[in-house]
Amino acid sequence: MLRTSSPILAPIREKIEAGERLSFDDGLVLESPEVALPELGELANLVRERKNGNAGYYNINTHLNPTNICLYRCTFCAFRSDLRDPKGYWMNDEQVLARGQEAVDNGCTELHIVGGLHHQAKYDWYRQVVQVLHDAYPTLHLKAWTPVEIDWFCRLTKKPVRWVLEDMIEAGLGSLPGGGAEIFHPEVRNQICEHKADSRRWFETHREAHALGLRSNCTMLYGHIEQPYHRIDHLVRLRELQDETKGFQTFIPLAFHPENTKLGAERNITKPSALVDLRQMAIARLMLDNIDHIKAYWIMLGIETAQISLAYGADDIDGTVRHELIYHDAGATTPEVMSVADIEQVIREAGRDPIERDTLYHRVERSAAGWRAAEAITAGA
Ligand code: V47
Ligand code: SF4
Repeated sequence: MLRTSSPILAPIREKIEAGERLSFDDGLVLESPEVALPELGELANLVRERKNGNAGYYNINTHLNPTNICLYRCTFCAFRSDLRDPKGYWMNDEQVLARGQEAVDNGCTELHIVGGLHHQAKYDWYRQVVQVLHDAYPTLHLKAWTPVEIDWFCRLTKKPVRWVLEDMIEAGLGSLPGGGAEIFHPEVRNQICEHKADSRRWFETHREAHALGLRSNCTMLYGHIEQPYHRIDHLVRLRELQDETKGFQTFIPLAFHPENTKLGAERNITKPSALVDLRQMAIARLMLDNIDHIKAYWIMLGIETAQISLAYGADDIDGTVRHELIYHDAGATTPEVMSVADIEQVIREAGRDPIERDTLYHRVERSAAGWRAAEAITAGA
């Protein structure tokens, strides 16, 4: 039985209890400061437990950013580097393969691969990153490239999205990560990343990927210049594509980290508080009724907020992670990596049952011989 809540929330509570979809206007109510955070959390937890019971999912993964040199200048990005900047790097096959070996040596099931759009790199170099890894480590799942990169590959090759995706799948691509979404609404997008793939292109890429049988993730970057209606618009757009394709696996709300960014400096923005993070987590769980999983990315949230998020709608805290740069360049103070024992402990402390999953949400079974993907994890309605 749910506790009593603000009158403004009563009709929404009824809908959630009845398993009905929330409207755009309901989303704006959830954003209202009149709605207390514990009430939101309680509703989000109800949905989270209906879908995912007491599970707290994680995976064993490593990041690979093959270059940080980027010709775009998204104002929220602290990771990018100019061509001649001493911070800039561009990996060769040997360095890429060394990262794959390190991943395998550490029992990883996944490599998360994204990076900059290097002024001089040809399409074949990006393809080769996937191909050499897949050839050398065929059981390692390669979750690679956002629609921003796929769009860039289309320009380099003068081919359509579908061709690029098919070619990357042939090279070894396993799924798409959720990045590049930022905020879809042009009032915001045109101010923070006007040059890169717009929302139409972002959705076209995921739609094509889903049609080809690839699963993907989705994200939203909050806590900068956007307003509540921009965030709800963003979530509703994601929900609409999911109605059409069912290809998204998990949604990851991403809190803006302002350090070393133009956006942070010019607008004097500070990092969102844990309370804002929890509110966004809960709203995402309530609005995205057709996406199975909500991820509390511990690298970005900090370990304590990620733990509390497991009672505010989230059922997954991402992976053990190594070599993360995007958030650490922007001021994240979280560790570089968590051991399996620690990540399981973090989930247990939050009152959830730790379950290792692979990228495509199968339970992972481990033995002396290595790991294997067991049954698929199915979420409730
Ligand atoms: O698209 C960049 C964001 C995203 C900053 O799919 C920033 O499992 C905050 O998409 N402050 C990339 N956010 C990360 C991403 C991701 C992360 C974890 C798991 C998955 C997944 C995907 O990071 C970018 C952008 O939205 N970002 N700079 C910053 N300063
Ligand atoms: Fe480049 Fe990506 Fe950073 Fe934008 S977010 S500047 S596309 S690396």
